[in-house]
Amino acid sequence: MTDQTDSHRDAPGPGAAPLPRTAPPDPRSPTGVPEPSTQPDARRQSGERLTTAQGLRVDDTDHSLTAGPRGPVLLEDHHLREKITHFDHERIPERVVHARGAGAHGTFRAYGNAASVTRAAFLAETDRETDVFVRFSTVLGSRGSADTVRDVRGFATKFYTDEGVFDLVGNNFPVFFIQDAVKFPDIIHAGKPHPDREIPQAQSAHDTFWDFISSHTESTHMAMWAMSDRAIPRSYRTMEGFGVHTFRVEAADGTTSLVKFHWKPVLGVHSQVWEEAQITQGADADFHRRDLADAIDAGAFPQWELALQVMPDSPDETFEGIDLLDPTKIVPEEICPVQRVGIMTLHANPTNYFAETEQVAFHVDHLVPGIHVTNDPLMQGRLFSYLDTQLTRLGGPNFAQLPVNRPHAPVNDMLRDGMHQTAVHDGVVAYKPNALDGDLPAASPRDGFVTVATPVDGTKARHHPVSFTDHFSQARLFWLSMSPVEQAHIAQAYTFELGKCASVQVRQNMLASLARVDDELASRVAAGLGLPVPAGDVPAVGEPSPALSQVPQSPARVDGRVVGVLVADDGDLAVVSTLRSALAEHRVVVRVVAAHGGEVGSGGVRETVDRTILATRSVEYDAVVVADGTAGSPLAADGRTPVLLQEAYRHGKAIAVVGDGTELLHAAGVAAEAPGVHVLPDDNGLDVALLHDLGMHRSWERLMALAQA
Ligand code: HDE
Repeated sequence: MTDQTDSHRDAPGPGAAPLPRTAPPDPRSPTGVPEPSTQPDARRQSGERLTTAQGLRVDDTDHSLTAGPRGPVLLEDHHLREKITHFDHERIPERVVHARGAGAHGTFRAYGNAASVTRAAFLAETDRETDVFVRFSTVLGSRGSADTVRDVRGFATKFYTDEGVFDLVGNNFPVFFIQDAVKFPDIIHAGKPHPDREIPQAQSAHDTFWDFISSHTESTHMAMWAMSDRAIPRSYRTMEGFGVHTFRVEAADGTTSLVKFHWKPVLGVHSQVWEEAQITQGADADFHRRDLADAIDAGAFPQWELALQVMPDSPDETFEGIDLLDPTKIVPEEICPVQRVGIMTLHANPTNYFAETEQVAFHVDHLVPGIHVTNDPLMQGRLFSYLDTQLTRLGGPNFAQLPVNRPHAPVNDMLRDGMHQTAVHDGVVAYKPNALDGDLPAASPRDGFVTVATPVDGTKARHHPVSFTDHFSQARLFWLSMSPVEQAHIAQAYTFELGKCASVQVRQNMLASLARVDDELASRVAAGLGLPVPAGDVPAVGEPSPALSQVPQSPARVDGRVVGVLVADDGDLAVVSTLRSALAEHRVVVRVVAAHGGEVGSGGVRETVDRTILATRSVEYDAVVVADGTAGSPLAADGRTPVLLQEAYRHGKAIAVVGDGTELLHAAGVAAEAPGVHVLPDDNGLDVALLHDLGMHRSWERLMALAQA
């Protein structure tokens, strides 16, 4: 037998082209100062030669050291042992909540108008730009779970300000399930999979979740949001964000106000419908992650305006009868306007998921001068939790030295040593006061973080504040503020979720809660479950808040939306290029769907196929076009084609058929005269119709008709 030990040296040698990389973030040292880089790309770790962790050049990384060509592997193989040992320890504990996420780098630019309420320089100075890193997430699922589950989304932003890091660790709902942090382990235990079989994954549709919600009526309002379309966003780019808690801000002259933070997406608020979200979980579990990265790569940079609701810092911390320390309450935009104070643009994808998105460590207590916490008991508990959780997740107290967590302000903390210390601190003085170093570093009593002096007085007890006892009025306000089609979706969502509960007792308990929100809601869900409608007194509420509905009044921007064009080899392919050029300025993506891969067309007009009908599903498209010439084609004969059209129809998406494309419409049983269905003789006006429908996001009229059917 031939000894082939030396015959497979096929790894690329020095000089091989480096992989394309996105722009690196500003490199900082563990103490926050800019680091001179010795390489053209500071994050390019591969270099020219493969080495061990000790810097020793490796001769061969594909073959273990063996005694003879087919002999036993030797313990002496230091490279094998190092490589495998490191691999064995590659995973760190996933986040106990919000494990599944996606992140991006960007910039925040202040409009300057917030100067009247806060001295935080990154908000107060006109046109001041601050680097940010944002991580979006789901709450319940584990790290590998699907993106489009029904859940609240995390929306956490790290601002690397010149005054230190400020983290706004929010969600895409403005309220929370509980009023007191002490219940957080309970709600999360109830929402996570059942401990016996560890199912269901990333779902709230099970007994323990609804047992908790029906037993803690303070959750009723947030549960309404979770059953609404807000819990199944179309994209991270089309979600609102909320700081949830009330914060206290302080202006340069010392005056204080109470504020709520909002993120307003420039693309408007859009969601999937539930069946679509479910199909997407299987068809593309990375749907939101991919959408975010693709949009950034394509230059369709997602943007949100940061906005503030500003309320007086009154002694009772109450506004128009709403207890501002109760995190289950909103302040309707109609009674306190949302003022836009800056804009965030996400323009760079992470280079390495683990280094950035996994290792980023947010903390509600990362504050800067001018922004302060309040006594909201949910917020107070979070002040403890986020620091504590990083110790386990990131292995010690030096996680702020990880590149993504490093402040862009100089760090001089006198914290020393500890696991994973990467700074080499010089000097011998790490204490205050001192004589050896002139008592430096000095404290900053004027321009440092000075806690706003607020009075504290009270009896030490586990209190039940009376102002926290109204659990139904805002749930009802939310319901009454929804359009009929959104109400229909909410009723269906409750029916779906409770229908998955095995316990009749849990279903009845939840119906009893719903009866205290709205009779019609309770009776629709009860009818769906086949249970009697319980009686319940509904609270009196003020005017509905139209700002809570997400049905647009006029077409919104459509950046990054996807139009699928179904074509046949001998059909009209010009429609593809016509649409591409008409929609390019709106950053709409046009994808060609055909019966086979490769190219379609003949002669001069040819198009590359983006998806075969076998490998695609309706959920990948916001609108579907059937080109002329598809009748009688292999695409028409494929059973998946009518399913794609039927799903697009059921999900309220724009459908346009050109020429004999009508045959596919008929084959799918889709009514040509239905709202949002366009039957056109040629492609004249096709782009205008699509832009309108994409901007309205769905045919709401069609969805309403389907909900009533
Ligand atoms: Fe969190 N939460 N949370 N949370 N939360 C975490 O911190 C916690 C709450 C939120 O992308 C954990 O680093 C408690 C409200 C987001 O890395 C943990 C309570 C809001 C993220 C934790 C709450 C949030 C987290 C897990 C009740 C919206 C993901 C990993 C008092 C305003 C951040 C981690 C990221 C993550 C605790 C309630 C938002 C365990 C105790 C309310 C967006 O510390």
